[in-house]
Amino acid sequence: MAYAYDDQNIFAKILRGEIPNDTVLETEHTLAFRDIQPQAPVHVLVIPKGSYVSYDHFASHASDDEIVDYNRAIAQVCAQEGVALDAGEGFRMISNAGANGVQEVPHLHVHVLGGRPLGRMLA
Ligand code: IU
Repeated sequence: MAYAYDDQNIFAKILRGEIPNDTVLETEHTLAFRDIQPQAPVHVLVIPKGSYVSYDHFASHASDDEIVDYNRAIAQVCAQEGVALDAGEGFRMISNAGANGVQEVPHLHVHVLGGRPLGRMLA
């Protein structure tokens, strides 16, 4: 039960349309929306529509279609938000997992942060 999924988590409710969100991109398998407490001018959360707790869970169990869709959606968000390297800016991706990763919401999300110099941070 290492990866038991709680379908009452806030992102599951967002995916079911029970709670509003500020969507920036929706694809077949992925939803991207603005973080309610942005830490940078660009702060978007990218989540798979499937019930995955963390990136390792997702990458181990999701279909190839889901994995490709999710990763392409992250790149699309970077492009749309003007932080992709092709736009000359740069960004940071973070995905917290579990207790040591201090994951607040137990549904996989990649934070895409940018729009200002972010400083050096690995931990
Ligand atoms: P974490 O990686 O699980 O720690 O981050 C969860 C993020 O979800 C955090 O940045 C919150 O501001 C964000 N968030 C949100 O965007 N909408 C919500 O309703 C809730 C949290 I609760």
